[in-house]
Parts: sequence; structure tokens; C-alpha cells
Amino acid sequence: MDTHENGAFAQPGFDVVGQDLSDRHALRRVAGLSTELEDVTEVEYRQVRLERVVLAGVWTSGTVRDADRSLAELALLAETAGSLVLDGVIQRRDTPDPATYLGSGKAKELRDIVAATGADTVICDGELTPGQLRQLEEILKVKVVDRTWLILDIFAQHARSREGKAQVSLAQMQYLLPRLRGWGESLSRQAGGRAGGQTGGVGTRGPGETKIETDRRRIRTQMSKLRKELKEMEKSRTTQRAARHRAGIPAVAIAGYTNAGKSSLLNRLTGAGVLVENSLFATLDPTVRKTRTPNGREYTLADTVGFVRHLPHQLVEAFRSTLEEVKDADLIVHVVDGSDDAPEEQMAAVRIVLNDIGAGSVPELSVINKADIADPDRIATLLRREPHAVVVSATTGEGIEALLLAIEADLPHLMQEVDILIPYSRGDLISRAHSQGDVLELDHVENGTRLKARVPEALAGELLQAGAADAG
Ligand SMILES: Nc1nc2c(ncn2[C@@H]2O[C@H](COP(=O)(O)OP(=O)(O)OP(=O)(O)O)[C@@H](O)[C@H]2O)c(=O)[nH]1
Ligand SMILES: [Mg+2]
Repeated sequence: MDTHENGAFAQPGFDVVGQDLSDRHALRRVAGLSTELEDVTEVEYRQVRLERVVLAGVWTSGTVRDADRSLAELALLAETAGSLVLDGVIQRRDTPDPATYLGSGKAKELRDIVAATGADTVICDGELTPGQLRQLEEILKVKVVDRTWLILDIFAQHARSREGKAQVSLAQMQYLLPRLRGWGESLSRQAGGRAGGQTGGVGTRGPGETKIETDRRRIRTQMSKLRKELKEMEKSRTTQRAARHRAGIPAVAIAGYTNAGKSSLLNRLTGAGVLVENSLFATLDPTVRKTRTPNGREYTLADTVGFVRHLPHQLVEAFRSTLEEVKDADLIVHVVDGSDDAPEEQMAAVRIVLNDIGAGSVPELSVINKADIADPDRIATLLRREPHAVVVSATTGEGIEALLLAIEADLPHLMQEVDILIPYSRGDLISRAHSQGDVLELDHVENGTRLKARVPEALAGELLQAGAADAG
């Protein structure tokens, strides 16, 4: 479903409402953000959860282009969730307003835009506090959601497996818990019969428990149930991974920004046939495939969920078990969309998440994908920053052979234990066992040296051959 290939972001640029660009406090309208529906079927598809939205961002640092890109990405996310984007505005501020996210004056301007466009929802480009959400809603008179909720919503729509659904539910509940409405309202209603009680002290507990407290308790119970279920589901995967590890099969994980072409690459490398879609967060469930290097060495290749700037921490936590596939890998193949406007930024965002999940020290091989449509100059620039990189196109197959060789070269040289009789004529092998591995036992017997050692796979092969030659 090419829901966002409508060229809505082809012409980035700000319309300035009111004053000139240098005015730090102007509310800037981002041009060309509105969704252009291509045909009727698309309208019908979106009808399921059609929301007419206006986007709002606070631009705190970086260049105009950065701010522009951030809102354009928010628009992509909104469209992926099935919304119709009507307009987008950005306010330049040092920090978001603690009460209303946008300054209250600008919030009122936004209210007029919302009214004029007939929007029913405003999506803010950040994670808002419960108070900000509520107060902004009071001014705007329409539903306000933030970037975090939007991403959670996309994940909820795309979750297919039982595990994926449970992970998303957990993340959503964690987000909702502090944001349940009516807190103040219920409390004051309850405190009505009592003296004071504004802050809901000891006296507000017990049989007169508020609705909100009941809701919270129910959510907490639900969350711990989900956590338990997830632990169970995680077990079989952990067991499989441990078995592969014991068998000395190295694990390679494909990671990268959402829509970079990770699944396409897995398909190209292994014929896995996993879902490829021009949509954000198409893949939520990890797929692991066994495959071989050109010289025949077996390894596993895992495709997993894509990352994005400011990936909600609730999701990172809920998807922890899925992301372990990446953390425990021997090698991360970091795929980046070479045709993107700012591939360096995408890589930086991915590395932040990798560090977050404890995968920061796993060796990384960069793969610059979509070479067939990327600007060669941009690729050259990227290559200067990422010297350990391969340029490929998952679509045309260009560069795939080089990638396979690069993976082969980067696989860890696993140690293998040997217990073998080496003829005296091959003293060279014994000294290599000393220098490259751990010699556990050495015994000079009648027809050679009995060697028990842990050595790199390649050397193990040579030792076995020499031993076999002797035996035969
Ligand atoms: N032109 C071109 N398009 C590509 C290439 N690789 C992938 N694509 C397209 O990019 C889009 C995303 O591809 P996926 O493989 O689903 O990307 P992904 O990284 O798995 O995305 P998520 O799972 O959503 O995070 C699809 O429309 C692909 O057809 C490529 O080398 N060239
Ligand atoms: Mg994918």
C-alpha cells in the first residue's frame, strides 16, 4: 500500500504566518503537507479510521530543514496510521511550553487553523505530558495526540503475531496509565462530602475508591498478566537462540531505520519471502533464516522491527525480547536508505536505539541500500563517513555479491574444540594452535602429538585434515 508515495513532501518549505522568518516566535506553516488522495479506493481504505488531522511541532534546535523534515516524517507517520493530513505548523521556541506545548497565544492561532480546516485531531511532534495534552485540548476543542501515541497506534495496526500484539498492548497501557483522564474531576467529586481533601489524601481511599483508581488498578493487573505471557513466549525463542549459539552458528541481525529495505534485503539474501511494503513499521515480528556464506559457512540472518527518531521508550521496553535478536547478534547489518534526504541522521537515530538496547558494542557492517534510485554524490558522501560499508540495491541485486562476501569476512571466527593426533612432521600446526587458540592438553606419543585444543574454525579444519591424513 503506497500510502505515502503521493509526493506530498516533494516541496518542503515554510509558509510564514504573520511575521518574517527571523521572528523566533512565529507560527510557521509547513507547505505541501496535506495528503493528496489518489483514488477512491484509498479513501475507502482510510474510512476505517479516518481522522482529519493538523500537525503541530515545536522547533527547539537544528536548522529549518531539520524542523521541516521532522514534521514531514510526522506526516508520513500520520498517513501510515490512516489519517488525512490537512495542515502543519511549527513554532520556534527554546523549549515546549510546559503547560500547553505550543505557547498559549500560538495555540489559539492553531485553534483557528483547526476550525478553518475542519480537522478533528491535532498531532503534536513529541511526547506530551498528561497536563499538556489536557490543556491543549481545552484550547483547541479537538482531540490532541502526540507522536508517541501515533507510533503506538501504527504498531497496534500492524501487529500480527500473538507476541507482537501483546508487546504493543503493553506499551500502550504503559503510555496510558499516567494519562487517564478525569483524575482531578473524580477526586473533587469524591472529596465533596469531606473537608478539604483536594490532593486526595488518606481519606479518599477505601470503599469510596474513584473510578480512575479502579481503572488504574485494572490496567496494572492487565500489564503484569501481559508481562507474564510475554516471558512465556520469549522462552522458545531464547532456547532456539541458545541452541544455535552452542552449535557455533553465528547470528547476523539486520537493523535499520524503518522503510530502509531490511525485509527486502532478507528476501534477496535468503529468499525468505517476508512482507515488503512501502509503509513505516511493516515488520514487527522478527524472522530468522538460516543461510550460508559463499564459502559455505552457515549463519542465521534475522530481520526485525525498524527504528525511527525518538522511538517511544515504552515500545523499546515492550519489544525488548524481540530486540534481543539484535543485541545478541555476532554482527549487525545496518541498512540505510541511500535515497533518503538525510541518511546520516537515520543512521544516528538507529545507533541511539542500538545503544539503548545494549547492542552498542556489536560489530556493525553498514549497507547503503536503494542504490538504484539514490543520488551517486550522496552515496559517495555517505561512504566517506561510513568506510565500512557496502552499496547495494535489494531491488536490482546490485552489490549483493559484495555484501555476501563482506558478511563472510565479518563473521566472528568461532573457536572449535579438537582432540586429535598430529604427525611429528606437522609441528607448524602445533605452534599455530598455540598462537591462535587455547591448547588444553599436549601429549607426545609414539606416532605423533596428541593435541586437545580450542582453535579457530579454519585451523580446526586444517588440523582435522592433517590428523585424518595420518590416520588414513
Ligand atoms: N528502489 C528501491 N526500492 C527499494 C529497495 N529496497 C527496498 N525498497 C522499497 O522500500 C520499501 C520498504 O522496503 P522494506 O523491505 O519493507 O523495508 P523495511 O526496512 O523492512 O521496512 P519496515 O519493516 O517497515 O521497517 C518497499 O517499497 C521496497 O520495495 C531498493 O534497493 N531500491
Ligand atoms: Mg520490514
